Amino acid sequence: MAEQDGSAAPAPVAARAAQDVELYYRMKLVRAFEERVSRLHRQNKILGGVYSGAGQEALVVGICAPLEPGDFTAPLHRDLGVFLMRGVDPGRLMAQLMGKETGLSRGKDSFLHGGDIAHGVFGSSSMLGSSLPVACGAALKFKIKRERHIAVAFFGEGASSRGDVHEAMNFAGVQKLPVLFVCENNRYAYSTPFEKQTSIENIADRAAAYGFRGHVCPGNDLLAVVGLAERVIDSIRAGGGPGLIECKTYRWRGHSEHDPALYRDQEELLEWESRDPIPLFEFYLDKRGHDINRLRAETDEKVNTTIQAAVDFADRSPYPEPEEALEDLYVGQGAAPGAPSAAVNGRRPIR
Ligand SMILES: Cc1ncc(C[n+]2csc(CCOP(=O)(O)OP(=O)(O)O)c2C)c(N)n1
Repeated sequence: MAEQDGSAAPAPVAARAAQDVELYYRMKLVRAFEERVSRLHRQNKILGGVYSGAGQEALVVGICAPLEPGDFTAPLHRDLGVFLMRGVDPGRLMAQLMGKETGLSRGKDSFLHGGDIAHGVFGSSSMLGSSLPVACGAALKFKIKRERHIAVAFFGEGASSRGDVHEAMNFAGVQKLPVLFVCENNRYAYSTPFEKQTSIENIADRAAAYGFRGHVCPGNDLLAVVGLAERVIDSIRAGGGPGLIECKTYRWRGHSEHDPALYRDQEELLEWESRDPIPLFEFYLDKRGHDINRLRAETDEKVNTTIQAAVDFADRSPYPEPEEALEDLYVGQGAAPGAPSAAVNGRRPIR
């Protein structure tokens, strides 16, 4: 059975105070970025779909916090926060969402598929569950080259029913790969509730079938997530083989911006909104002696400044020229074979 892990004890506050403030900033940045993107989408400024992760910030921040440069992350479609946590420039991320030339894939794709390998973020994919085999590939490389890095694959509880997910976990278990699988169990796969998707209570229980440990975690409790993530990641990095963390959380908004999520019970939504990870963490900060009103004001100001700068950068950036459409399709080529010569124009890729 998966280990129930809701009681991760924080380290002494003196040692963690600065980190706590940083985690709080990150969680608020991710929330505000998500909200701004939703607003921009309503203003027709965002290219393609928007899959809000609002309400799920604690798990993204908590899992990514212990990661090191050089570690690899394969996010899912709801994981803008992974990009922000790995150090991707918010301006370039916003430009990616707007389809601008300065975006991660220079105006190709929307959020989906745009990654930033320099920051260890592989682009997400429309194919549910495909993040897991990709992360296994990265983990296998780390193992073969004896690098001390780990790979992390994020996936939804809906994706967990796909064959790719099981094959990847089996492969990781057999090869003892340095990979962490993170299930964002937000209770709905589009309109399908968890109970109609799966016959077991915890996706984490499945880890046992592949020879490694699964952990269940209250995904809206940043302290619990970060405490567990540190422990599991340390073990993976030390050669202990793969791990699976299932974060129980809730998707506040619809599957994407066009989905009013009428299939959900309002009481259920209200209950989960009352478990908002940000006030929960503020409660902890307050108890730890932080002047929470001052910290909130300072953090909000910093977050607003960062986001406004990102939006201004993306707004000012041009759209790519049509001639650039076939550039950057193949590694090291600049342009696709047979592409019009105008596409081979010596422009240097941004990434
Ligand atoms: C292989 C595959 N099947 C179906 C879909 C259509 N689809 C896109 S998102 C989604 C629900 C995903 O739910 P989950 O994996 O729980 O992630 P969440 O969106 O809840 O974060 C579905 C069915 C798809 N993109 N890929």
